Amino acid sequence: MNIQNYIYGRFIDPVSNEWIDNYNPSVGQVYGQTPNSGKEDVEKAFQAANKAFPSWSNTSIDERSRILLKIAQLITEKQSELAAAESKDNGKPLALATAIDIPRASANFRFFANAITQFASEAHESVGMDAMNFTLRQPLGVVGCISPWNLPLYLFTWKIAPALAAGNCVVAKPSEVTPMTAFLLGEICNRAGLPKGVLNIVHGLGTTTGQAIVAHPKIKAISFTGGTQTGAHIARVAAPMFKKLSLELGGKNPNIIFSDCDYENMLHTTVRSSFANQGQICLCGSRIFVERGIYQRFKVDFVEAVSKLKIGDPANPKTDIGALVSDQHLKKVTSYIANAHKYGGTVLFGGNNVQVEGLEHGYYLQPTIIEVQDNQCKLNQEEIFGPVVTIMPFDTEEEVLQMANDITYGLSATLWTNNLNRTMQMVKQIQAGIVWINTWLLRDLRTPFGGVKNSGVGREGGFEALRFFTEPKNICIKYQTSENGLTTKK
Ligand code: TXE
Repeated sequence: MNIQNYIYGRFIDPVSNEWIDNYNPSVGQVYGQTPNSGKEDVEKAFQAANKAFPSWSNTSIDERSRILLKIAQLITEKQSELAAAESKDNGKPLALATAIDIPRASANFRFFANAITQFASEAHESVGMDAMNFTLRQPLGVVGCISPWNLPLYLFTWKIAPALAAGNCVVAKPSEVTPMTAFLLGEICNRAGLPKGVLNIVHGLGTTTGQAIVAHPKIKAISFTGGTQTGAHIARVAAPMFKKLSLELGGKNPNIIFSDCDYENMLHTTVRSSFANQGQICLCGSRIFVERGIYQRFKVDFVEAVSKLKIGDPANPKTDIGALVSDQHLKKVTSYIANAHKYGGTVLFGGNNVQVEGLEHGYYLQPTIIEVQDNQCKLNQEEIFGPVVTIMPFDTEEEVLQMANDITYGLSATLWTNNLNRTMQMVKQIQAGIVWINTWLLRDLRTPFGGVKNSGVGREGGFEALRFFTEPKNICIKYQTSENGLTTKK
């Protein structure tokens, strides 16, 4: 199936007529073509958005909210079609796309449709100066949203929904690796009555389409999720134009397990936090640190639990681990495993490519557990972004805290303990944007989401996202007070 750009409510081919192959990773075959849009296409999308902006930014909050709720509802109605498309495009289990990705895409629209009705700005009375200040929060204009391949519609809508709710018009680009559900979203927006040009979706490579969005002088802000190197490049291009930037980048998150934890819950959740979505989630706990007292027990139980995971056809409801997203990514991940020994690691489980019957050319890899001796090794310092975790023991809180923080990333961390004092001391010192205690990936969309250090700048979620997509303007009103405090004289 061929994909087209969605500009001013219409589906159109790229001006250059250049196309990219779109792969189905579960079978390793091309199944469609995606536009490789250039500057001209991005300019068309910008013009459409710019034309729509005066009207959309003045559309009542109720009306904007109503349209976004309608989009949410249509996503839910089309859940099975969208989940099937997501699974085919990305290689993730259909069951996961059905339970998580698509419901969350709908929830993103629903959440921001409601959040905008509660969004308010501050007022500051300058007491003693006879002045009153209030803050106007106005939409920025045309903004750019660029998203990655791991949670395609989930992350695409996580950016678009708050941008639209706040009254902006959008030029958006999904990953060229997984463009299908973003393409399907265009039709949904038309059916929901989103006015033409409010959302425009251009497809193509990062270096052509993405670059044209970031470099466009009139696109006021960029909200980006993806790799750290790409984020750094985007920051370099956008900074001289003083664009507002929100960058959600990579992670290499510690999963810290103390012996006083609720063991069964920890074990079950750790299997998920290691390998959900084939380990291709920036929040996965890929560095597992276990207190020495339970290290041997954990090692045996973890290997046993992981060995039971079913790898195979993403369409099979029993599949736990589907295909990796692309051949290129599979090669990157397996090169870490092939060199594990050189990097000081011992593979305890997995490490092999898997031939799935009937799907021999798909990109399947066993979930892999590597024991390491030193947090400084490459396996612990670099984001692998696949079904690969490392484990190592620790003795003291001080030691594990040092190792957790001794990394360039700082996205999330998980802590397993029932000791409240330890929890409170550690959460203050862990360098991360999100810390989960005795759970993982429990998300409340009102909370700030983002990382520190090389994991990015800015926060998404809740009012943080609405603040990002609006410009605060201070209005200061000076007044005069008469002696009796009233304007009418007696
Ligand atoms: O990400 P990219 P990729 C990490 C992970 C992965 C690595 C590369 O480590 O192995 O990033 O994955 C667009 N100007 N994460 O290649 O390249 C690109 O087209 C503007 C972490 O997918 O960063 C896509 O739409 N845009 C992550 C988006 O940026 C550009 C999730 C992300 O692509 C661009 C995914 C440019 N110059 C990967 N170059 C997370 N933290 O969630 C690329 N793009």
